[in-house]
Amino acid sequence: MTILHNIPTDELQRIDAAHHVHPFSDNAELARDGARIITRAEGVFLYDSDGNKILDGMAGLWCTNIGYGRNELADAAYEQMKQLPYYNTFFKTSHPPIIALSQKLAEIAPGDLNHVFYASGGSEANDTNIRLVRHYWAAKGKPTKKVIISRHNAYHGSTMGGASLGGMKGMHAQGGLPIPDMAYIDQPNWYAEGGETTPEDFGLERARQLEAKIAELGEDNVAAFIAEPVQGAGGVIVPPSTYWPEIQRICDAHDILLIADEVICGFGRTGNWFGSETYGITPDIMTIAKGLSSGYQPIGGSILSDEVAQTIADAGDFNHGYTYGGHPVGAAVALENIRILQDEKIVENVRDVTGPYLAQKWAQLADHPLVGEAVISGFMASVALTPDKSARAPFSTPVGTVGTICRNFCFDGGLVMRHVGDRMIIAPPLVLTIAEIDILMEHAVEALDKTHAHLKAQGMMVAG
Ligand code: PXG
Repeated sequence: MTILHNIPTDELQRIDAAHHVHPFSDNAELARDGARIITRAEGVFLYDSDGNKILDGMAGLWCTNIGYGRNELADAAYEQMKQLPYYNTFFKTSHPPIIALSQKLAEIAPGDLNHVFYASGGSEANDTNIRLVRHYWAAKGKPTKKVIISRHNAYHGSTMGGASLGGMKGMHAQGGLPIPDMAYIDQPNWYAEGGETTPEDFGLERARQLEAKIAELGEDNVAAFIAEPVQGAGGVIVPPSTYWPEIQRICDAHDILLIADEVICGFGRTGNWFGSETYGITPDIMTIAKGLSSGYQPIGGSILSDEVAQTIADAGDFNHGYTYGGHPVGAAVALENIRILQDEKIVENVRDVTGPYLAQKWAQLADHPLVGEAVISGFMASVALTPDKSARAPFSTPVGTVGTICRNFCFDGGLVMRHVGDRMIIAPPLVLTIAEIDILMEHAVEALDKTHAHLKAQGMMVAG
């Protein structure tokens, strides 16, 4: 097998465009422009095929929590591949790495979330959740409880189930989605949708949409509510403080399960092991992936409460499973990743030291003439770009135009900062040091300044 090292960038781009179909991309545009080729990474820095060094402000795709270049994980994978590269956990078999990982996850997951069903990533795990909660209610003699309530602008994956749980319009528009028995309420995005309401009142209002939706559908028809503690791909939307307590009250008052999708928030992202801890949520099921292995291996899963797991166990066969669910190499790597997170107190450091430092620096962005709000939760943060701060106004240009301009200035300046529409977002590796936070902030401010100057020069500081 030949891997294409030391080939000129334009040749790599040509071959890539000829044979590789990229996810969430305009592939025709990409073929014209050429992909940026990332060749290696170390710590929090990426290196591309032209030798550029780029600070990875997105931890890959919200996943390299311990940063790049940790050989301990490579060693764990190598040893496990030699010992037992693959075996399944179907048909009354198991293996030591998955047994050890399950015990470890039961230890670190909050409350009575003690039982893990594995998948290869977050989408598959959420597909499991759909089947599992419906099977759960059928087992309890309530087969009509099938509807899962989610939120507009949520992201829960790209499979048919995951994308249906998600509330992304652009995704529902392709491929005949959503699947049946899905319902949606509005997101707690105060900045864009709160109008004159205070954030606190708005948080309550949006949470109470859940109660209204349950009443509309009938409690006997609702299986579960699913949400990310903080919406990630939706633009790092940090909910008002009133939101989650009210959601929890409503889930407790009605006979429905609560699924916390911790694919991004889990494993330290919000400054605690799980976003559920940061926001005082007591879920029945947690979806995990990404930071579980810091992205070094594809692995995800659903962590179930004692009660949910017992109900499923008592119901006989659960006719569901993935070839690579509970993969021994993924499990070995995840275990080593969790060991590093624990031994090096990486989560505590984000909570007590680097998180507060980043929060203080990030808050200062709110004073920038282009920024309407700056919000942060642990090590995930966003700013909303606006031509008119006091009105929280959107731009007159199509949504995402300004975000793309700012993103390009970031990349060219040596920082990966993503845009979601006209919000700029970061979710850096949790090992980012104080000195590296300063570098990140310097690049971010520079990109905002350049974007602002560009928009003024082009006459684009116009509200829509
Ligand atoms: N749930 C959440 C909350 C996610 O963020 C998934 C589920 C799906 O996980 P997998 O492992 O199947 O990808 C995710 C994934 C983006 C972006 O543009 C975010 C994700 C995936 C792709 C793009 O920010 N998150």
